[in-house]
Amino acid sequence: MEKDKNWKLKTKIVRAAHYGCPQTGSIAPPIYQAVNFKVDNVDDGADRCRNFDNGYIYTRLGSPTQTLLEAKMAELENGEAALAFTTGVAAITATLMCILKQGDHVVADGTVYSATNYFLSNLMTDYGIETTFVDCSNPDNVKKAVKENTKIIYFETPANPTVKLVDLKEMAAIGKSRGIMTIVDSTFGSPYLQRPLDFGIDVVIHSATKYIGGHGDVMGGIVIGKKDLMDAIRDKTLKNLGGVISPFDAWLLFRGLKTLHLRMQRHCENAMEVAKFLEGHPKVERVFYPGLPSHPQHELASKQMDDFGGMIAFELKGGFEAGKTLMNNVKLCWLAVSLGDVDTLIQHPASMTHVYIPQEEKLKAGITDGLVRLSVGVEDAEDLIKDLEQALEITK
Ligand code: LCS
Repeated sequence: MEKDKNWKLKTKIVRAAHYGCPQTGSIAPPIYQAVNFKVDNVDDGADRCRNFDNGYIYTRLGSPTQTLLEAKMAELENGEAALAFTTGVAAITATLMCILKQGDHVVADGTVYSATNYFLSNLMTDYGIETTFVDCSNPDNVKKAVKENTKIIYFETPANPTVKLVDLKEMAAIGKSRGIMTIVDSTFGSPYLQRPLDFGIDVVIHSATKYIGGHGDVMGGIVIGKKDLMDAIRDKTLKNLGGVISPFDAWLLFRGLKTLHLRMQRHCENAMEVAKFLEGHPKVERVFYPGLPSHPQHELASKQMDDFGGMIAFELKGGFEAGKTLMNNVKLCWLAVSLGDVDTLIQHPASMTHVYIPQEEKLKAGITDGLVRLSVGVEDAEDLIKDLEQALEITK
């Protein structure tokens, strides 16, 4: 079996990158659980050390199972090449550290995953790299924040945890007209819902821990973009900081990916039903779900996403206390961080995932004390609604 360039996305999700093991014919790919690869002679060893394209040598530089995952993700995102890391955070930090140098400036959205915020606002500053945080959902804010030394525009869409959207086409245009690289964390979308490179974005990042794996049993991070940039990241910050994915984790993610479309379809269907239920509930103040016409960027979502995803944020009329009661009383939803699992997960960003961010910044990013984040799983929507209903009953 060989790849057909006309395959549609769902066929690529199932079939891309592995066309049967050449030695055994196994349809599931083998796991190369190996650290070392023998070289033919000293010159061959030197060539492989110098350039990864000359062959495997040591798994910290890359392994065959990792290559499979990278090839599949590059195909799904319509990118030239990809790199796989041990976590999403490893992918983000290695990418930024490869591109940025002392004296550079970043424009980043104020609503990003807390570790990304921490990295830019506390760690990179130690190395002379400054970040201006703005609301990228208004492109004028980005244009105003750009400086002479701006190297990167960085954002998430949909953003964690408020499910705010950023216009991919607009950001790409701003970047291209000023020679600034655009990087999007597309974790909430997954390649099933949006393919940012098609809009002109330079680099796409995923926490593969979420929808790519899908089962809450493996961590990983993926970066997709131009081959020369991926080569530079491998050579500089993957190899030398060491956040490479293990062969087994790469294999688990490759397996998880095969059902991405099936899981995402159900995540989207369920989230739409749950969002409608929440929006009609008297104890709910506001629901943020891109699929609802009430979402301020519903129109943009319809333009740049194929469906609206599994992530919902909502605020209760009773604020923090009501949120706490709700979360302490759900029975089917797990009270847990992370997202994108087949199981429904509920959490409170202000006190859990985004606890490290100063209150003022949290409020600027829309992370109020009463905001609840729901990662809708693939259970029966009726059961999920029943669970939320009984827990809302108890809240004041
Ligand atoms: N990007 C986004 C949008 C995320 O939501 C996360 C993790 C990361 C990057 C980092 O990926 P990791 O290193 O964990 O694979 N988000 C989490 C969350 O909302 N709760 O727990 C983790």
